Amino acid sequence: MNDLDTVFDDSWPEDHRSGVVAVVGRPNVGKSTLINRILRQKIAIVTPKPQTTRRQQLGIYTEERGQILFTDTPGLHRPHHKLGEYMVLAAEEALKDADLILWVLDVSVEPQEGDRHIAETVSRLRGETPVFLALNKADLLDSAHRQPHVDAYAALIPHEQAALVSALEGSGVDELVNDILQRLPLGPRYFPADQVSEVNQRFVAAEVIREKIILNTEEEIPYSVAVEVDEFKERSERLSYINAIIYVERDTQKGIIIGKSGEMIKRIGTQARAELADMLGTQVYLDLHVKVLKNWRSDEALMRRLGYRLPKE
Ligand SMILES: Nc1nc2c(ncn2[C@@H]2O[C@H](COP(=O)(O)OP(=O)(O)OP(=O)(O)O)[C@@H](O)[C@H]2O)c(=O)[nH]1
Ligand SMILES: [Mg+2]
Repeated sequence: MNDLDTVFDDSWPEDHRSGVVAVVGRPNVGKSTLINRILRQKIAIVTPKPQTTRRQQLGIYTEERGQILFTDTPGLHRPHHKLGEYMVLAAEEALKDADLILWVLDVSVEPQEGDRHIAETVSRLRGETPVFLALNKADLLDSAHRQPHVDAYAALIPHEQAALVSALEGSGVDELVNDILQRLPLGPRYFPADQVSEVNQRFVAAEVIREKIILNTEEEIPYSVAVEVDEFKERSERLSYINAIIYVERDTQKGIIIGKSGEMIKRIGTQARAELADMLGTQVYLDLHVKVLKNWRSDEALMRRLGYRLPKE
């Protein structure tokens, strides 16, 4: 089969729909879990701690009838430093660019102050864009709270659709995707059918390492860490070499990441290596280093170095 054949094979029907869906909400409500579930693949890291996702990240869902470009976003919150400002801006930008806004909420608890704050943000930025509510973590909802919580969330903002879902268990998700697709405009397939994201392997590797750090550390550490993959080489068909630097804000944090006799960094390395080997289908040689970049989350120049660029600089 030559290239031309491939192009013709990738055709779509006349009533094909497509568009961008901004997935927004408070930190930790399950935005990334939902996108991973829809794509049946882990494209975004997930942890039990808030503020895991730090940038916009595209997840591409393709089927015969349409293509949905999901934009995963950092949780909307009140920022306390420049990194937080960057994260909130990234989420707000996604809202402005969307054909549909999917607001993910944690229906297992009552609406929070943070949700009311997001209602204001979404109302300010949505224009004419339709809003769907994904009432997530329905698996944790007992029958007594079901209707009161659903009603309370539905009252937050005018919306076209509210769906009870469980990103973790999958209930309600296929129906939600179907409803989203029906609401998108007619349009082409923007990406090849087999492409699910647009990030490169370096970014994926850095995120997997960051996920293992978040999972193994407490308090300020998860939030103070940035990971940069310095070198990524396929040494052979069976071996990838990855050299990564873990940045922290203070010397004490460096000590914690390394741990007693290097125990902690070893554990992080072992967990990251196993997952990367699985993803890449090769053995992975992982070289981790820890460096201090004093208060990088409050320093725009250092943030830029790490790839977090606030606009208009
Ligand atoms: N029980 C239950 N837990 C869920 C569900 N969806 C997500 N979670 C859990 O909630 C936590 C947060 O999930 P994430 O997907 O990282 O949440 P997020 O909204 O992307 O968070 P940020 O990136 O920090 O804004 C993880 O521990 C998930 O396993 C769900 O439907 N049910
Ligand atoms: Mg996330």
